Amino acid sequence: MLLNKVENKNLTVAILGLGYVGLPLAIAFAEKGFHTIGFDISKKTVETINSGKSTVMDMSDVRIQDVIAKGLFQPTNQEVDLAKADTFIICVPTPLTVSHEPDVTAIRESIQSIQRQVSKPVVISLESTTYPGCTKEMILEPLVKSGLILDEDIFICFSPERIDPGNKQYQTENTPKVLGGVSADSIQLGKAIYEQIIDMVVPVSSTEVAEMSKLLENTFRCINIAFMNEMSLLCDHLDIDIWETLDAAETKPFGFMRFNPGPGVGGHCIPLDPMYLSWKAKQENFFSRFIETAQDINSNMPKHVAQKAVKFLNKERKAVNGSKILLLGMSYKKDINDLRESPSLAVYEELAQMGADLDYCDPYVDSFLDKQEQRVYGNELALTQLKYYDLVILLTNHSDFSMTDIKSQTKNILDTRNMLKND
Ligand code: SAJ
Repeated sequence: MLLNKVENKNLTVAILGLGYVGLPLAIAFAEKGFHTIGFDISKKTVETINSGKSTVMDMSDVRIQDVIAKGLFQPTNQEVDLAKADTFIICVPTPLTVSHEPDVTAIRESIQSIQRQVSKPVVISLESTTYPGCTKEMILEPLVKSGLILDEDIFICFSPERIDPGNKQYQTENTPKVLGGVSADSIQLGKAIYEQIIDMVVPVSSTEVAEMSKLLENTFRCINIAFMNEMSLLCDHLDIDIWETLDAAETKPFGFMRFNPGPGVGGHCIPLDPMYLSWKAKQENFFSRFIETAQDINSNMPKHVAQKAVKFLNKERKAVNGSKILLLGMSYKKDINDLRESPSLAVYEELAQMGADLDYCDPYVDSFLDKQEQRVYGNELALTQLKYYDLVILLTNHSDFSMTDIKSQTKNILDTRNMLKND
């Protein structure tokens, strides 16, 4: 019956969580003609989207306005609106607690909302990155315990998101999507639903395989980035140019995949996802040295950047204390406005503690809150006054920054992203 609804496009899809994953997904379903409910607990987010304004970089206002005008997309923060849905796709944040353990509160609250509203057979798909076993523990078990019957009342999947913020080539529709289910019927239904909007759906035998594949993807990146960060520190000791070394290694046409050192690792995934895997491993008395070591190396990179600034200024017989230092780029990666876990923020705090007189410039970031909860504003004029700074630190390789112009104004540059050579 649900399969017919999919094929006849009279399935109602509810997306829980309208962030960088949920909003594009909701618009994709609505644009394919499915009545889509976009649920978010943030009233402000819902009001903004309802007013036709996008809240994420990779979604345009126009596309939102279009599906709202057609009555195909209904942003809401009223839980009762979920009652109309046959399919629930959960795209809520899965951060870490202060003690670096998984925080799956948002998943739990989403399931409770669905449980309160469900009154007919439904498909539930979890997209939020989480540890292997979570979908069964947090969705299947509680719903079955409440009396719902698998493969009659409920069909349950895990299908990890693979959004790469700012990626112009790969968007929701053309990024292959892994999908695991708790039963064959769940997999069949989940695959049929996602194939309405995604070019390639890759079914796997269980939710655990799907959960693990996502963590493997991102832990792979985290460890390889950490390795390059460690090699950059070694090359500093050996007085060898890591960037030239990488260019040379990259000429190998097989068996090598380039990652780049940087000021640290930011974002909502790479710094966090591996901790979900190492936490689960520890539950099984398995200690992943790779993950712990990689996290240690990556999280200490901002300190190394600050130490390089000390050495640079000391060569000029200057102390960091009282020196005017300009940070170029606060976002965690190029050409986006996202500050989450950004290493630039950690570099700012390290240098502020040493008494530096700090400015920053980032075309995507108007301001941010520092550790003392003080709002720090960008200095856009700084880009034309570089010679007044004792040191300029290149932290985020935004395309807007002109290296030619920067090099023409000052020699006092600490380049953490090889921007000067890549211009
Ligand atoms: N970074 C390096 N060196 C590298 C690559 C990245 O220092 O060689 C840094 C970046 O500057 C950034 C952090 O690591 O601070 C994360 O970079 P990222 O490119 O992984 O960016 P994310 O976290 O926004 O996107 C990733 C996705 N990226 C790619 O696959 C290219 C992917 O891992 C996930 O689809 C996505 O997170 C997610 O949501 O899981």
